[in-house]
Amino acid sequence: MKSSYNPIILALIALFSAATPAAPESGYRLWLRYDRISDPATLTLYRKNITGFVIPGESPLIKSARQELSTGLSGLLGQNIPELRSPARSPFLIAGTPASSKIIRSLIPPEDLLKTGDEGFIIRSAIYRKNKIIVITANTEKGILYGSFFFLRLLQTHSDISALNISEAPKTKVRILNHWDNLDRSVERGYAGLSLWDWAALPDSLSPRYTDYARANASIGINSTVLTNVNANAMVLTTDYLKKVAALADIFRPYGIKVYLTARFSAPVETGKLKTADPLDPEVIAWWKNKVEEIYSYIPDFGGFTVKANSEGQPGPQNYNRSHADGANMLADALAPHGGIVMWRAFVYDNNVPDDRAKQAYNEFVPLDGKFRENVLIQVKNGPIDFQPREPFHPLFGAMPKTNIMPELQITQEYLGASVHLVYLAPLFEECLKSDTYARGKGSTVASVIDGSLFGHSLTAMAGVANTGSAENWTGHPFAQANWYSFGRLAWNPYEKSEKIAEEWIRMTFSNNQDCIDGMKKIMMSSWENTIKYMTPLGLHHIMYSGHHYGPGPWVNRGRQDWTSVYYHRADSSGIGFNRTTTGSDAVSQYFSPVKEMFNNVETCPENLLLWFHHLPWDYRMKSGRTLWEELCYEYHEGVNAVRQMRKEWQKLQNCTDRERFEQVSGLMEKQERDAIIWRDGCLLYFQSFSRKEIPSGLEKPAFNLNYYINHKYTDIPGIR
Ligand code: GCW
Repeated sequence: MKSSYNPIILALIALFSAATPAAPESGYRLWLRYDRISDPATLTLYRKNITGFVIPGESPLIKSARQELSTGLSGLLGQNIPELRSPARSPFLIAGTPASSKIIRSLIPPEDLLKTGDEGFIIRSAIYRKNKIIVITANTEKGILYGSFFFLRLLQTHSDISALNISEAPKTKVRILNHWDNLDRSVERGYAGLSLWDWAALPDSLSPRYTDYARANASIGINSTVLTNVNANAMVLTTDYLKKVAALADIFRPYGIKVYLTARFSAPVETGKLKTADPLDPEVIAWWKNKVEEIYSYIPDFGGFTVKANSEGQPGPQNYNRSHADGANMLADALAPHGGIVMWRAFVYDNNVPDDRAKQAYNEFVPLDGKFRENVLIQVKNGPIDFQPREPFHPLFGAMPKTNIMPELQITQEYLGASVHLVYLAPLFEECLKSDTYARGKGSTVASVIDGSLFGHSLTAMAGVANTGSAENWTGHPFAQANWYSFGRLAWNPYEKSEKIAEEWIRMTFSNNQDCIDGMKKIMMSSWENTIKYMTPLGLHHIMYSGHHYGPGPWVNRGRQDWTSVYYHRADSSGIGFNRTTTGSDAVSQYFSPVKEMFNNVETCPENLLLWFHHLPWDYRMKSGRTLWEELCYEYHEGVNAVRQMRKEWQKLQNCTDRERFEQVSGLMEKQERDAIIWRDGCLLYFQSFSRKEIPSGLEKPAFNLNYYINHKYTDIPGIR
């Protein structure tokens, strides 16, 4: 069709659109936007370097890589970058295994690929027949897929591609999302709409979202997903549901993603009609063996099970006086012939509250070290309580040398402001991964436990509780996408820096303009510490409202003791904090020396974990010279002020994004400020009823009395009723 537009008008439109914010964007495309590169010099350079691409093969994984290279290259370079049947005379890109391409065999010495294993890759500049080319190669087709995404990221982030020599391999084997998704499509602790899995429509109708979900994960190296909630429903193991699961697995497979399910321990009784689920009972053993065989008949590359047992009311082996090892091993034996694994969660604590909750997982699991099968991993939350804004690292890291240990990080912001507060979580993840356990002396970091290097384990993994849902932009808050992204990047390499990840993500998701990057990075990098300040400063924890964990509830004192706030903060007229030192619950002794002594001594305990480990008088002198009470007041105020500052900074970034996302973030920040004030004033008024001290002069005074905060109801927070 002939265009009826005047070329001058078109040129004017182009000119104006360059100076105004970009077209509205829902955020659906995540970090895989592939819009034409905005910087003219970079664009020209890239166009010169890539005139076409070669990717031999027709397997599903190669087809995915081809599709991505095709849309990615043409989109980013703003012109058709054709797939070439034979090598061109001008610079081109070639992606393939040595087995699939003679050119690659001639250019890459086989020993160079040794270190890349079965998921890594090499990206290298080379000369072929006097022609500059770029080679993406790997031992496997999965490596080719990952290499293709990595290369596209280089372009998306405007990296120098003139002399490439990259060799990458993931440091963990199983990089897995845990979806706490129920079969009715509700999502436990989900704040971004309904579950992605439309069980009622499966297996016949397949949303295109499933493919985009797989693409997004593959682009950051996530290779596994647990579809269902750890608070499990046995129904997902029935034949009809397995067919639905198989339909999803078929879509994910071409992106290198394996499907896992949660196994409800009592399934043999609930759906199998057995009288018991005792893991040592021969009929139970046979039931699981058959069930697993059936699963593999539908999903030949099924990954295995994640299990929450004997925790928060879930059934488990202890119901039959068996140990966690008995339970895990029974499932592991059923899966082993098929290559499946069990991820058995260490998030257990007794409802009779016999001991400091922070100590219970360690006490339960350390005696079982060495008793688990080789295809079992123990899945340990980053801290000993439960995804609090800040926790010390979990003492189980390093304490079970003969057992495969994997961390569970929470991407969904259960205790960090749901999908309303802007909190970039990578610094939290990084703090945990960098922590030195001293299990084998200095340098025994959590990361070195997880990547298997400290104790020589080869089955390694990292799990993240997903924050995805049916929201158009997947995660509710546009910046919450960064938490999904950074989880994937850290699972691939637990030694990666959160700041570098933030920069990558900003460049791909918003802008490559340096001022935009700097402005957004500043907001992201300070967001977690700021949130801790207005929620749980100085090591306070678990003082959220019960039921939902969005707002403050330090006054919660009813119900199961270790689900109340007063159990954790222990505020009274003499002071505040949980004494976990050797004179208290002695949780410190679960850490290796000198970590134990560091936490135990009030002088050396980091102030950001002070009240986690110590009960201290209100007039305890802090390093700043202020009393503990004053410091608490200042921290809460600084947190709120930081949100105000962040709002100002965001306003300066208007031209860094499209109007839609700009307005959405602005609106969310307004709510975040409102709710940060509720946190600050609710907590300070409550603690003041014990300290009986004034809020220092110069600090804002609460607008209402304590009752107002106690009775406050949120009506506008996703997923919170
Ligand atoms: O953090 C708590 C949550 C529960 C969750 C549990 C767990 C899935 O409040 O909603 O249940 O942890 O991790 O098992």
